[in-house]
Amino acid sequence: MKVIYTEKQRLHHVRFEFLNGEATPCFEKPERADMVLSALNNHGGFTMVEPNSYGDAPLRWVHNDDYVDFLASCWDQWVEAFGDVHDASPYCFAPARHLRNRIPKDIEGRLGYYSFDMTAAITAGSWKAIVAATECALTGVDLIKQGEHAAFALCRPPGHHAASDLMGGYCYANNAAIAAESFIRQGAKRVAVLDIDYHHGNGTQSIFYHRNDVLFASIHGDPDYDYPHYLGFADEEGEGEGLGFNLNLPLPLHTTDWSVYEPVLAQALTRIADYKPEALVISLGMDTFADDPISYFKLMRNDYQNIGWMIGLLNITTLFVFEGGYAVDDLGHNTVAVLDGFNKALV
Ligand code: Q9C
Ligand code: ZN
Repeated sequence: MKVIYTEKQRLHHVRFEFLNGEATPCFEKPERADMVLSALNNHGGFTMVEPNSYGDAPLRWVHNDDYVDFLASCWDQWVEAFGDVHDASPYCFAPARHLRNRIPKDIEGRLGYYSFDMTAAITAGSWKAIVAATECALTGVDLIKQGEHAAFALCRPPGHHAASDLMGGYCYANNAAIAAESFIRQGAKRVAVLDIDYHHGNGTQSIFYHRNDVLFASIHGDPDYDYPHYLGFADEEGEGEGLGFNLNLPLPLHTTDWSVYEPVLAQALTRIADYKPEALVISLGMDTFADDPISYFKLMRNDYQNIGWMIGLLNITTLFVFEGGYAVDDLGHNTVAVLDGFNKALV
């Protein structure tokens, strides 16, 4: 299987995030990708590929122009105002957008307007890394269009929390949504996105909520008790033409082990098989692992082999897009277990 990755993604490295009332080193860090790369190399059978250049036009397929322009210009405007000592981070937000949708001019106002939380700061190299991550996903799509059955886009920063004009949850550009849209723009009638990150893919859901050409299915910790708190409930089924094409499968935080997870994954895969998509995008978050420092599910190494196996049995061309996962010591092995299980289902 081909793995698309570029060192340019290292340029994004947020120093601190706000967790439980204090500033703590950011869990989403470049070492995460290093661990996955070394596990892939040790395992063998994976070929590393550099991404093609696509520029920022594909971001504008699923994100607003003004939001993309903001991402590109944020760091320079921040430095002008406050220097380059600290990461650019919002402190106030725009919940009154529905009353007065006005975008202020100063950087603090703009940061808050385009954020839904305080866990997506911007650093000097963020914009380059954000574009590079989308290019990894887009290259994966094009490899599949050229005949690969599957590919793995090792994206950083992750993307599934990013909505059309909002960043948050370590996410800026929605890599998986851009990949799904690329399949559509290259002729696919139906694409499915299966999000198995521990956190609900609120950004991806919102981008495709009114559409029936992209089915979104997500298995995640119950948002009544965990991040992203305000979206991801079972009664969110899509709207308008999209009604029936959004499937949320929230699970209890502390009691979800393989025996709970497996039948729900089977349910999601059955819905996807019934939909008959021409391509499948997996938002591959590895924070469902028992030892993940910010999550509560209890999946183990072997379970990841089974997840890959069950996805592989669908026999649909599949792009894996890397999302979360913060148990750095096990992250590489668990990720490889998914891809290895997928490959074994094909033979
Ligand atoms: N007490 C991804 O996995 N912090 N983002 C949650 C809950 C934000 C996760 C803290 C978690 C963002 C891509
Ligand atoms: Zn996550």
